[in-house]
Amino acid sequence: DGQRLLRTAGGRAGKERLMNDVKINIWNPEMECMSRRDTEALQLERLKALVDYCDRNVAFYHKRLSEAGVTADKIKTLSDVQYIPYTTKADLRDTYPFGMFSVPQKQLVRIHASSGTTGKPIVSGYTQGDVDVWTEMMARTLSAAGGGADDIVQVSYGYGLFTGGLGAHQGAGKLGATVIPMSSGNTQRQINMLRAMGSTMLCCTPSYALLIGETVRDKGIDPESLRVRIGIFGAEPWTEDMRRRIEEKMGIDALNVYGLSEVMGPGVAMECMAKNGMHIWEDHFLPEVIGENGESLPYGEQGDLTFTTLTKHGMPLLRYRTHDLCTLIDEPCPCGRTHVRMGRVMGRTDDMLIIRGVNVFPSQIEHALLQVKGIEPHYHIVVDRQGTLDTIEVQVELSPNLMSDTIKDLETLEKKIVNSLASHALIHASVKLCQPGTLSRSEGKAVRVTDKRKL
Ligand code: DLL
Repeated sequence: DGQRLLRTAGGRAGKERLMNDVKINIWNPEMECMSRRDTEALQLERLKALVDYCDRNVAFYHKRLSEAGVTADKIKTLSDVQYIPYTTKADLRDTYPFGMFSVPQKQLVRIHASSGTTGKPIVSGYTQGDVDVWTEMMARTLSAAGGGADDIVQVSYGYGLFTGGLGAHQGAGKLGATVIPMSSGNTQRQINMLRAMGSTMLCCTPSYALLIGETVRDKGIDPESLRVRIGIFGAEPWTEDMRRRIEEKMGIDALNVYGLSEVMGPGVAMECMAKNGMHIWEDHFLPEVIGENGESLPYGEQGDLTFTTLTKHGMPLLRYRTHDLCTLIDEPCPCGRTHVRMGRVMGRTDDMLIIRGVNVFPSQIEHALLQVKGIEPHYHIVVDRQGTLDTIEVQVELSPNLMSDTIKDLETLEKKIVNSLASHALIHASVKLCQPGTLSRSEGKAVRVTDKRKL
C-alpha cells in the first residue's frame, strides 16, 4: 500500500538524536519498488527508443551517433550505453539556444535556464509531457519526505528561470498539499508566513535554511513554536555536519534533494527518511559514474555523475556529464525503494580548488570546520597568490554563545580550526575568526569561495 514504518534519527526529537518511528509514504510503489530486473528491462527498452528518437529528431545527435556508428538496434544490453558518446556542457553552449531541442517550438510549453558563470546560459525546454513527468518526480520527492495532502508547503526556492521554485510548486500541488509560493528572499516575511500559516514543510537551499533558522532565533521566536517538521534542501553541496546543525537549530528532519536544469530541475534524486543517499528516479534517468579516463565506474567508486534522460521529449540528453562528483549506492534501502542512490555531491569538478597542488573541495573545508565547537556554520574561503605561492584564508564566524572571548581562548580556538583543516582537508590555511553575523548570508545558492588568483 506504499506505507511502511522506518526508524530514523533527527526531527523533533532530534535534539537528543533519538531514533523515531516514521511513516514512509511511497508515491508510485509500482515504479519505485520495482525489482532490479524489471527496472533494468524498462531502462533498456526506453534507452533504445531514446537513441532512435535522438537520431531522428536532433541534428546534433544524428551527427554524433553516426560518427560513433551507434544505432538503436546496436543497443542490446544496458551496458551498451558505453558506446554512446558523452554530451557536455560545452555542447549545450555551442548549440545555444535551440540546437538541442527535438520538437518544434509550438510543442514546447516551458523554458528554464541556469545562469552559468561563463557568459552563455544553458537553456532547457519542456513539452507538456516533460512537465508532467517532472511534476510526478517532485510529488515522489515530497512524498519520500513524508509529505501529503495535510501539508502546508512553503516554497522558498527562487521562482523564475531557476527550476527550484516552480519544480517544488508543481510537485506539492500534485500531492494535494497547500502550497505557499514564497520564492526566496525577504526573510522576515518568510518567518511571518511560517508562523501565521503553520507551514509544515520548507523547501529552500540549505544555506538559506540556516539563515531562516538563525533569524527565527534572533527574533526571540522559539523554533518549537513553529510547525515545520521537514526541510527539503538542495541546489548546492552541503555536508552531514551541516545537516546536523540545521536539524538541531530548527528541530526538523532535513533531507537532501538533487537535480539540475539541463536534466529537468529538482527531483532527479531524493533522500528518503533513511537519510542515507538520494534515490535516483531510475525509470526516467539512467545514471552512470565516469572515471578520469572516461570509463564507466562500478557502484561505490567516485566519479563524474552522468545522466541519460530516458523519457524526455523536449530536450533529451544522452550521457550528459554533470561534473558533480559522487558515488552510486546499490545496497538495499530500508524504505523499500529499489532505485539506486547517489551519495552526497562532494563538489563539482569545476569547484575544486588546487592549493599548492593539493586538491580540495569547499565541502571538505565545511566538514573540517564543523568538527570544531564554538563556531557557526557560516564560512567563506579566500584564495590568493603571493609571489608563486597559493594562500588560503578561511573566514569563519564565532558562535554568539561562545562563553569566553579572552585572547588566549580565541587563539586556542583558532589553532583547533587550523589543525582540523590540516587533518580533514589536508590544507594549511590561515583562519580568520569573525564576529557573529558578519559574514554575508545567502538566500539562494551560497557562494563559498573568492579566488583572487582568477580575478
Ligand atoms: O539547482 C536544481 C535544484 C533546485 C536542485 C532545487 C535541488 C533543489 P541548477 O541551477 O541547474 O539546478 O544547478 C544544478 O546544482 O549540477 C549540482 O552541482 C548542484 N546541486 C543541485 N542539488 C544539489 C545537492 C538546480 N543536493 C547544480 N547537493 C548541480 C549538491 C547540488 N549539489
